[in-house]
Amino acid sequence: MAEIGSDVKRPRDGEQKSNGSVSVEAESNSISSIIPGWFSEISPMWPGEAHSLKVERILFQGKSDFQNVMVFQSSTYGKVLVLDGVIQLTERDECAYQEMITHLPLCSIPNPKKVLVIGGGDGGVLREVARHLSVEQIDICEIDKMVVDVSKQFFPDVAVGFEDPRVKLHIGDGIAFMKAVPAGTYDAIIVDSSDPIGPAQELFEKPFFETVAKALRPGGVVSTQAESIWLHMHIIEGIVANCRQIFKGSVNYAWTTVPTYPSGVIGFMLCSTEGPSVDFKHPSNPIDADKNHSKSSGPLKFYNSEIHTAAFCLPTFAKKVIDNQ
Ligand code: 4ZY
Repeated sequence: MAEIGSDVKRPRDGEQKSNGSVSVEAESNSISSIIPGWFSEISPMWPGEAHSLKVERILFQGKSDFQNVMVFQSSTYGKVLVLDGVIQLTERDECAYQEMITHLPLCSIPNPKKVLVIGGGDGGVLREVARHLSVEQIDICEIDKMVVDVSKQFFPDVAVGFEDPRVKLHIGDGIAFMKAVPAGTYDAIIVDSSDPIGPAQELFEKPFFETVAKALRPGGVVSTQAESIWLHMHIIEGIVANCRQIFKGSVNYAWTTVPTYPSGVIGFMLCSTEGPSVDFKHPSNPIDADKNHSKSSGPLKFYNSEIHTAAFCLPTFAKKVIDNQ
């Protein structure tokens, strides 16, 4: 078990304010409960709304060099990991995000061998990459070691991904890491970022996508967290425009449901570099649900080939914007 750093504050059971609300003071944004005993996710990224979860007990609060880290036990979604006031995963619905951001790219190319994960310090994407038996090397570059340590301590079914012998963990800046690898190194790069405020901001900008494209082999694929069609069409529009300039293979947007993410949905940019063509909408390397699980990671809970293809069907308002970029 990883030792969590000394800058960690461990509240006593259910440490709560006298009015019963659960509150954590953060510098960069506020995490505050608008309903006593509930966690409410308030952020300028989704003004005017705040999804709430009932808190049974706060399990961990800490401040890393990069962000505030909190874990609480919710009454209906299991344990919840929160970074700077924003829910990153819950035990109940993490499968939807981790499986889709991983299998959408890896099931779209034959025999992926070298995979890079940027971010993803909870280990869930690693757990999913490890299901692909063709994969020989899994590098992960996560900026915040506290996220890794907290995940190992509180989310063992997610952090199990770190136990795969193919995984090599690098703590540091993902962009610097990619710049340092020889061009054309990876078959697939998965960017599991949080929102574009705070440490993840650069991961949504054009130079970052240029760096990703260089690190991929011809016909290599990238899958990046690409926000919500209900909340962030302006951000998505910019990402799609940048990706169309940079990725000369294919550029697609897919989405899935994650009930505890803002608006209940999250999207992914799926792009390939010039080279062997990639048809993301029709998985050519389907994952065999029976073969691709170990005792430790269990069976797939969310992903299947039908939901893969369906993920690329967009509502008309989003299709208009995305197709016009
Ligand atoms: N790391 C995935 C993630 C995406 C969006 C939000 C939080 C976490 N808001």
